[in-house]
Amino acid sequence: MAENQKFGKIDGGLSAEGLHFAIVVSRFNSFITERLLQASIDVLERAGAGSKEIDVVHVPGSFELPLTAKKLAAGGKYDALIAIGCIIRGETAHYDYVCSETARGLQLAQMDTGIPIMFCVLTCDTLEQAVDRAGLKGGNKGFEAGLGAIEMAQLSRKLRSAAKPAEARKGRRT
Ligand code: INI
Repeated sequence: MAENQKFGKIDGGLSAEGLHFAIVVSRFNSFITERLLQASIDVLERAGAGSKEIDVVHVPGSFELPLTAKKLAAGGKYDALIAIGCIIRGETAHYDYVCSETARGLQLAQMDTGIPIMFCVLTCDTLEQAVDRAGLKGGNKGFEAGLGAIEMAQLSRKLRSAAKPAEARKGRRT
């Protein structure tokens, strides 16, 4: 047996059929975030998710993403979430607070609920950098987040099943 065949291999596929997603989107810098949103929806639908399986929730700014994401994730309806925002550096330290609290809050939300939350929050020095990541030179980060959401949703389902004892997986009582 080859060395890499010794262990069970568990990874998430890229079919979104039968999976439920929520996308939380910041209205701040909506010129960018709406482009990220369209790319996320595009990849989820092309991978087989029905439009009824994708809910979109708007919030004022990136700082509001974590609380809303946590409420959605805790509801038990969704297999994965995507949090979309765009934070552009200004003249003051506001940028640093919004960036760090948004990242920290989203990580806490996924750790607390066990539901994967994709971090699709651009943190840029300039508007040009943001535009590049929303469909220009740097591709579209919304598309990447959509793919990540599908993979993590599938992986989470498989891990839940793989972590059960063999008898339980067969549906038998002991
Ligand atoms: N929110 C953003 O999503 N991006 C920004 O660039 C930004 N800037 O620069 O201030 C921003 N601020 C608003 C913040 O997210 C909250 O909505 C606001 O502070 C109210 O809580």
